[in-house]
Order: sequence, then structure tokens, then C-alpha cells
Amino acid sequence: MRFSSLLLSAGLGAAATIPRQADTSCTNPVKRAEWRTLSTEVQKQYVDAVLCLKTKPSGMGLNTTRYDDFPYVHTHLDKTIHTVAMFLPWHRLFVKSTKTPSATVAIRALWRKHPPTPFTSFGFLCSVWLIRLQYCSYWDWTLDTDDVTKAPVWDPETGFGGNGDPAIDPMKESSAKKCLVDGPLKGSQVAYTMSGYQPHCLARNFNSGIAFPGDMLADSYTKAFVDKVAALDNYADFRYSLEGGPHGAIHSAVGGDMSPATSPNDPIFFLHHGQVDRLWTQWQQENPEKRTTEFGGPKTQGKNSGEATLEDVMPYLGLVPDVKVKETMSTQASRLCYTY
Ligand SMILES: [Cu+2]
Repeated sequence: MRFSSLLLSAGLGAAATIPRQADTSCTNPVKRAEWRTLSTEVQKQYVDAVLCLKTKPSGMGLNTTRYDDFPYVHTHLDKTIHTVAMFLPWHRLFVKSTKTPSATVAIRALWRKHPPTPFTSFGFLCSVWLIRLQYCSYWDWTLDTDDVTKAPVWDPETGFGGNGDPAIDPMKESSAKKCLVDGPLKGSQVAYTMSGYQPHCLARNFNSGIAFPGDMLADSYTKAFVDKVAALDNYADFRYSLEGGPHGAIHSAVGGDMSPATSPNDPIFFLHHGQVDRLWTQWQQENPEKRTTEFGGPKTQGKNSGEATLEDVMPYLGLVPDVKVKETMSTQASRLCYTY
């Protein structure tokens, strides 16, 4: 199996005490904004950047698009990056990865279409957008728990379109057939399922059919719920509750392509994980000295997991270079350099 060695490399870090180093290269961090606070023009530019990536060749030598690199990497690393300590730092860098040669290609392609304004760093999905907009966005789902199906992110004009085809009954047919019926991604094809290369329409299946009738599992990501998670005092408990609670609930509630490990197929993934990262960042800022160096919990899935450390190496299969956990603990580290 081509990826076995890469997957194994995820767990090779050795325990060590990490001296905290001041990072002086991030002098002008980019501030990320909530989706609904962006202007309509900026929202459209974000979606344009997504559509742009769907027209560019893979940066990893695959026969699929540059956008498809994200679900490809995410699903191949599924068991390495979920329900383990590195869940938060891995996704932090995945949502905003920096200084990749392939990103430079994507950026140049976009330059030809839209002349650049000054930008602070090269990234991938986000930094293609950064050329003009300077920041990623996030979806604060705690603002929408009264009726999540009406959240602004689903707007066909100023968001990503809404639920999949209501004519498809997922109890009778595969929910993968619930293709989007409105918005800029209507008709959009994605390349991967968890079984491999299987091109299909981008699908959503709110409430996953009948499993959670009507409520979009909103109890698991209300402000009150999130506050309880934020009150946890150590990283391992915080990560566990954030991942298994609000994070997992949104993936399940949106359904369709957001449910399996190929969930980056749906661009809402990046706004969702922006919010997850924001909650971790806010938690860290409650006690920065302690919490930007606090890390722990299971290093790997399964009973025989050792304890994770800041020296653990996080794999990205070539999407970006592998990186140690400690390099991503602060959003103001040089390769990240943003705030909320
Ligand atoms: Cu994930």
C-alpha cells in the first residue's frame, strides 16, 4: 500500500520538553471573519476561488483537480487524524496550509484572471483567496441553532446553496444522489468517495434523512453547549468534547458528502473547520502561556495508543510538507499568522 509508510510516520514523535520560542515573523496577522459579516462581493470571490481550484490540475500528481486533493488527503489519513490528539492541529494546518509550490501555481493561475493585491503569505485553498481578500472565513453555527437549515451559508446567492434534491428519498435511494439543487455548486462534480475514485454530484442530506428529524442535531452545538466545552480545563478533554460534540454533529447533520471521510468535497467543510479552529484558538487565548504548549491524549486510534506529544509529526501526503504539532500550536506561528 502506497501510503502505509506515510501513515506510520504520523506516530514517530519522541517525548520531549519543548522550549517556547517567540515567533517574530508574524507581524501582521490576518483576521478571519464570520461568513455572514462578509460583503456579498467578498462572498462571491470566495466561491470563485473554490470554483477556480476545481478547474486546476492536482498539485499531487493525481488525475483529478487541485480541489480534489483535499478530500483525497483527508480520507487517506482518516484514521490518523480523527479521534486522536492531533485532530485540532492537523485540521488547523489543513484549512490553511502555507508555502507550497503547488499553491504558487494555483495562485499564478488566479493572478492571470484577477490582478493581485498585496498578500502576506502563500497558502492553499485559503491563500488563493488571500491574494485578494487576506483571510479565510468561518461559519459560527452557534448563531443558527434556532433553524440551522436557514443559516446564511446555505443561501444560493450569498452562500454555498442548500440541501440536496428533496425528491430523492434517502430511505429508498442512496443519499449520494441528493445532488445540490441551487447555488453556485449546483451541478458540481466531486471525484472521491471513501472507496476511491468515484466521480459523483456534490450531495447534501440535511438531517441524514430520518435519523435526526428536523433538528439538525442543534443541541450539540448551541452556544450553551459550546460554552461547556470551552470550560474544560485540559487539552485532551477539550479536544475530545469538541470533536465528538459540535464538530461531529455538523458533519452528520449536513449529511451527503459532509458525512464520510471525503467531507472536504463540500466547501462548507472549510468554514466548519474554521469555526472548530476558532473555538480552539479562543480556548488557547484564555491562558496562552499554558495552552499554546498544552497538548496530549491518544497519539493513535486503538487501545495501544501512546501519549501524543508536541514533537509528533503530522502527515499531509505531499499536500504540504509534514510538520510537527508544535509548529501549529499558535495561530500566530510564522506559517499560519492569523487571528479571529
Ligand atoms: Cu477531518
